Formats: sequence, structure tokens, C-alpha cells
Amino acid sequence: MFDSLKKRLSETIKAFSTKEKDEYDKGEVPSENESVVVDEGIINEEITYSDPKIKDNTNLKEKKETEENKNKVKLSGITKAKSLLSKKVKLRDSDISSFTEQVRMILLQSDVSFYTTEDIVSKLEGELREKEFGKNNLDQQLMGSLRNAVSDIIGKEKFDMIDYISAKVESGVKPFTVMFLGFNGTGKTTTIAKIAYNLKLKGRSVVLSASDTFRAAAIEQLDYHAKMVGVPIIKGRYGADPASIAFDAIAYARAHSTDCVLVDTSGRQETNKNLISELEKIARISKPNLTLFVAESVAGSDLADRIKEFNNHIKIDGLVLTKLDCDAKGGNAISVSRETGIPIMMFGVGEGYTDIASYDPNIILDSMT
Ligand SMILES: Nc1nc2c(ncn2[C@@H]2O[C@H](COP(=O)(O)OP(=O)(O)OP(=O)(O)O)[C@@H](O)[C@H]2O)c(=O)[nH]1
Ligand SMILES: [Mg+2]
Repeated sequence: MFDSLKKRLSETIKAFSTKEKDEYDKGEVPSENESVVVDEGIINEEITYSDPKIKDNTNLKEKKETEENKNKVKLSGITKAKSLLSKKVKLRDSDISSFTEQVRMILLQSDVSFYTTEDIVSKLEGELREKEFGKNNLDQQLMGSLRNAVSDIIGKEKFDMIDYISAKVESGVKPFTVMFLGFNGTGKTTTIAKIAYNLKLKGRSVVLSASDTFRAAAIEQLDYHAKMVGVPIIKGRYGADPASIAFDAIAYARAHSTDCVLVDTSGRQETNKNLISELEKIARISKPNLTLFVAESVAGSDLADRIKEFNNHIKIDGLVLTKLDCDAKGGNAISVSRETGIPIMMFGVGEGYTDIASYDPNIILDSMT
């Protein structure tokens, strides 16, 4: 996951760390700011040591000024020597800028959105200017700073879809209805099968609603999964009103005391007015407790805008980001939630029924750093 992003970031960080370490070893760091880490004890010691010499002189004031100047020169040398020993430096502003510029380019080329990239880079810059870095393992320290900057953007909250639905059912929201929307071929039907499988593992009863009556073979596909997972399915004929199928599925759930109804819908582009109004009708009739938008993590940098357009018609509660296992760039996993204001609630990480992952920001951080 995120192979190209991870590789490019780690190469850039390694090259920068090696260059800084070389300069450091040559005594060239720091120079621009003289921003060194100073041990107060050593400075005080040196000043105390020079005081008796000053006292020996008759023209005390004049001599003191000369000695103070000497001390300053001496102090600067001591400080520098001490900084080399203490192995901690602040990075030069010019170095920070050239480093963060490279990070900016990598993030943008990895489909992280413009504003999210700017946020990450400015947080990273802030930390690099503030922090003092040890000479050794500089690459790991920089990676840690980048991780902090991204973590600030994606948050620390985890979300477990299966536990969430189970808790809702236990609190009396029954049947708990989930409606799945998304563009064509993003993994809606497969995600429904995965969620049904995992709910069943937790002892929850599930019924599927085959409300994609539009795409050829969509009903057979959901039927196949229903059989494999071992859950009932409510289906009609192709061209039938998808909202009426969802209505029947909810009625079935009420009659059979079924915990959850998972409503499949047909894939569509956000601009297709007929299909959007069909979706609005399904939502109106089934009144879902949760509306999930299923999107491919590999969708490209305009994904957030396309989801926002969709959200103008049908209120989306959460995102399921699928095909994370095929995503070399990782940009959407990093920025889509911040850009749309809609939380990612689950990841799809393969084609099998067990290939789902709860939303955990550490999955993103570990995949990129
Ligand atoms: N590698 C990988 N493949 C996935 C994942 N989720 C779904 N797929 C595959 O993506 C393809 C499309 O999945 P579907 O579930 O049919 O997608 P859909 O959104 O229902 O498609 P439409 O109904 O045509 O709009 C299938 O081959 C799935 O096996 C995932 O997380 N990783
Ligand atoms: Mg489908």
C-alpha cells in the first residue's frame, strides 16, 4: 500500500539527512543562524574562569570590555564545539524550505489535495523550525515530524463499522438500515458482502436488498454473495423500482426480527439526473440509518470534488475507501475526509470477505512512513 509515496518520501528524507550529516561533520552546521544547542553549564563555567583575570587589572572598566569581547569570541567557539559534542542542531531555514518543497511536490503528485498538502507542509515547517535534531538518525526524526504533521490532518479517531452497527442494534435501532452509493465499479456490492459476512460472524442477522435493478447481472452478483455468506436477499426483476425492493427488504426485516438491512444500489456518475433522483427516492423510502459512499482510493485527485457534488443531492454519513491494497499513491486516503468533511469509516483491502479494515489513521501513517 502507498508504495510509491512511501518510497519517494523515504528517498527524499534519506538524501536530505545524508547531506545535513555531511555538513554537520564538516562543522558547517549551523552557520546561517548560529542556531546551536548550548549547554548553559559550560557557558557559565567559562565566564567564571575568565573573571579573575579581569579583576587583576587596574583600568577595570576598559579592561573588562576588552575581556568581554574576547570572551564573546571564545564563547562562540566553545558553543560551537559544545554543539558538536551535544549532537543537537536546529536546521537552517534555507534547508527546511528546500526540503519541504520536495515533500510538497511528492504529496501533490501522489494525489493529496492542494489545501491538505499546504496544511501538512506548513505544520511540518513549523515543527522543523522549532525542533532541535540529533545528528544521528536524522532521517527517522524527520519521518517522525512528517508523521506528526499528517496525523494532525487525519486525526486520531478510529472507527469500527461492525461494532458500531452492532451497538446501534443493541441499543434498539432495529432493523438498522445501511444504504450504499457510489460511482460504477467502486466495490459497493463487494463491500455489502464483506459487511454482511462480518456482521454474521458477530452474531447479527442480515438481509440484503438487491436495489440495483439497472446493471446487467447486478442481481445475480448480489444473489451469489447472499448464498456464499448465508443471508437472505430480497430481489425483483430488472427495471423494477429499486425503492420498492428496499421497502420490501425492510418489511422482511421487521417481520423476521432481522438486525440489519443492507441496500445495494446501482453505480452512477454524479451528473446523471435520472439515477440521482432514483437514489433520492430509495433514501426517502428506506430512511437509512447510515448512508455510505463507496469510493476507490485509486480514483484520482478530483475524488473529493466529485463526492461533494454527490453529497449535494444525498446526504452522505461516511466513506468507504476501497482498493487500498492497489493504491500506490495514498493521496485520497490522506485528504478526502478533510476535503469533503465526511469521515472515512472503513477501508477495503482486497476482494475477499475478510478484506475489510476498520478506519484507523495508523494504517495511513504506517503505509506512508
Ligand atoms: N483489490 C480490490 N478489489 C476490490 C475491492 N473491493 C472491490 N473490489 C473489486 O472491484 C470490482 C467491482 O466490485 P463491485 O462490488 O462489483 O463494485 P460495484 O460498485 O458494486 O460496481 P457496480 O455495481 O457496477 O457499480 C470487483 O472485481 C471486486 O472484486 C478492494 O478493496 N480491493
Ligand atoms: Mg454493484
